[in-house]
Amino acid sequence: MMRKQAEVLEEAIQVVPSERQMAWQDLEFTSFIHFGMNTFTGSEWGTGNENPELFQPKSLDCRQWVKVCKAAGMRGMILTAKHHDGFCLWPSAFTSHSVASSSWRGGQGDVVREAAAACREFGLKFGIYLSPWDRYELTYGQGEAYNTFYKNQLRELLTNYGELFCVWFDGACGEGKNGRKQEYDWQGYYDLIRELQPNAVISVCGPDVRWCGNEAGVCRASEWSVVPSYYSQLEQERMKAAGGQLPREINFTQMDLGSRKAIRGAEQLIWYPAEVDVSIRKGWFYHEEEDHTVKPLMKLLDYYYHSVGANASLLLNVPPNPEGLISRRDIEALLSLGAQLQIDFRENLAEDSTVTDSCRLDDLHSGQMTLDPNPDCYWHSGPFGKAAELILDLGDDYDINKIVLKEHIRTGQQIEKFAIYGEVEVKGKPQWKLLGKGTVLGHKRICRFTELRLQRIKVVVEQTRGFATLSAIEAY
Ligand code: FUL
Repeated sequence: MMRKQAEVLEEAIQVVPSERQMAWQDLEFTSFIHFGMNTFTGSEWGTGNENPELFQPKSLDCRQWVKVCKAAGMRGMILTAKHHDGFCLWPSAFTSHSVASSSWRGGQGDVVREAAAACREFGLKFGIYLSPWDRYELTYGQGEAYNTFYKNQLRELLTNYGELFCVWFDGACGEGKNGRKQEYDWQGYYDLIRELQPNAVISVCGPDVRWCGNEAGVCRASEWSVVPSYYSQLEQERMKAAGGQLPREINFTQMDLGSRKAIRGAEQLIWYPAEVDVSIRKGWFYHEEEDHTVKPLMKLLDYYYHSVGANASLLLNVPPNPEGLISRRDIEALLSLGAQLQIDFRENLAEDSTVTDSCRLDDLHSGQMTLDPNPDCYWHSGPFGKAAELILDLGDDYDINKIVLKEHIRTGQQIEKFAIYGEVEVKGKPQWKLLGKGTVLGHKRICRFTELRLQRIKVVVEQTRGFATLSAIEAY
């Protein structure tokens, strides 16, 4: 039975992120490291028949990877511990298809260990990608046998490499119609992760982080974090098991996942925020002939603003070369990105403002609270009337071209429509000029506009689900 709109909305107001999702949201920008057998064979999807001897990263230096990623502004790193070809970057006890079977470092090498240690040394979070699809493993397609094998590998990674912030489950499988068919024990995988790494988010084919639906480096203009539960892997499997086909409208790539219209018929809603994964070059793995495809600074900035600036996270893939190093062009691009982001967000010009509000829940939640650096100090509108307004007086006038707004997502995602104005003089008279408007704010919305000299800024919340909150207003 379809639930009533009011009932669904009432639920939407109450959906909040878990602590592990909160921690993940704060990372905002992380790196994906595609490295493995494909790096040496020039392919994107290996067959599983590759000779382990081919794996020879002579100058492997995970510290270099991490230093470059950190300089680019990234706060975490996810390594492909095993890609679809089944070759393991750590000496797994459950397969011979791993670094231990290569003469590299006399069979004593362990890339996962070095990457994890480098992340720890430089203060980045570390996560792993373990491809469910395995083209080498003989038990793949044999149900329970493969699930046991996969959980054994998972357990090694979850116990031997310190704290993980993320386990990234890729849904890709190229077996085709007549290929091997493996039923994954998703629930069993999740249980193991929750038991051994309770703080880690489970991404993509997992319950915590949603794939944004493309690999183009941009999320939706309205990227909701509260969506129907049928977008999660388990729920989809349950639905398939119960009645065969999924409804046609359930599609990760469709444009509206979370508006009032999109959630109208939903049985249940979940907090399921989006991640944008995109590569710095053409392929996910390094290929020398693609060196010229390293994206220029402007493109990388676009990725950043269209993900981190639009209520999604950015997972930027940076594939090391066969030497085991990030290449010169990628380094240059990443360093210029890091430098530009530092310039873009050098000083919050709204920091010392005086904020007046048109409404508030109580004095602990006044508009002034949006300037408190504590993320749990925030403005709360109280029962929402027609619209709510906050006016910031910066105390002086400054050249400004960006405004950052953050909802207090610990109390959910509520705002459905907002607008930002700056006070300018027209023919000697002050006037509010529209600087930006939109729908979703969520964890973070960065509005960019042509630079203006401003002293007063007005934020208007025009529509919400129940009430409105803002935990930060920043100007740059
Ligand atoms: C896809 C995979 O098939 C690609 O090789 C890559 O790992 C990408 C991130 O996900 O599904």
